[in-house]
Amino acid sequence: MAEFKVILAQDLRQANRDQAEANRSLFQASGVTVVNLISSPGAGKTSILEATLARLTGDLQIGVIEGDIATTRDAARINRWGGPVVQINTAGACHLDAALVAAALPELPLEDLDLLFIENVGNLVCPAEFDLGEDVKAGILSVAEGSDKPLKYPLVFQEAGVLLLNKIDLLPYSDFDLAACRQDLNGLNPNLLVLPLSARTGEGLEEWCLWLQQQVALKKARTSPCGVTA
Ligand SMILES: Nc1nc2c(ncn2[C@@H]2O[C@H](COP(=O)(O)OP(=O)(O)OP(=O)(O)O)[C@@H](O)[C@H]2O)c(=O)[nH]1
Ligand SMILES: [Mg+2]
Repeated sequence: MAEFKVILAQDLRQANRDQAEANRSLFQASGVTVVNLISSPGAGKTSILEATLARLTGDLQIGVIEGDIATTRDAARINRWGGPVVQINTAGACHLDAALVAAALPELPLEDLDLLFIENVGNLVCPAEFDLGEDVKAGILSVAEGSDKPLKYPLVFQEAGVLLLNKIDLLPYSDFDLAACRQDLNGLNPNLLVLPLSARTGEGLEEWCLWLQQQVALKKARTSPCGVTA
């Protein structure tokens, strides 16, 4: 009888967790704060990144990993800011995993970075299931998608530390119910910080950038030899 090996999804999940811990150790050693951006396609991940880089370049050293199923379009957009950027093409996979991120890390000057953004593949479901070793998952929901989405796709909103509610410039033209959305988000994750903003008009970006600067300062305090250890 032929012998063959069976690989269970459970084993793959464990392998991802192990690799994510290895990534996390590397990020800890470098003192870099890592933010994993997750949203459905087109919610505005790259636009928010562009607006963030426009405000924080000069204050912080920022690197970007772009995850997409195909094309290098987002990396080309981010490359205009002149900082280090790596594009990962997943060749069909609907999310980044920790091994893909690990493969990109040698291309980045981690020791010199304060902040590393990972723009995940546009997908509101699968990316939330895969730890990449990040410090925080930033969920993005756009007004154009509708206020019912948190309850329909709960995991990303439960896993996120911060939720960017993008495209608020479109509120007057939509039936998005901001109060109901906030209530649903609070029910899913009472600790979730919700930041309404518009990458288009710039409204709310100051609060987001301030929050990022605080995360960087906290991480540096935790990882510096004189700081308090986590
Ligand atoms: N009105 C408005 N449009 C926005 C805003 N942010 C992004 N957009 C538009 O939304 C579209 C998608 O934006 P992207 O930044 O490419 O979205 P993404 O999430 O990176 O998309 P994928 O990487 O393909 O998943 C673009 O046409 C943007 O110009 C916003 O705040 N307001
Ligand atoms: Mg994008």
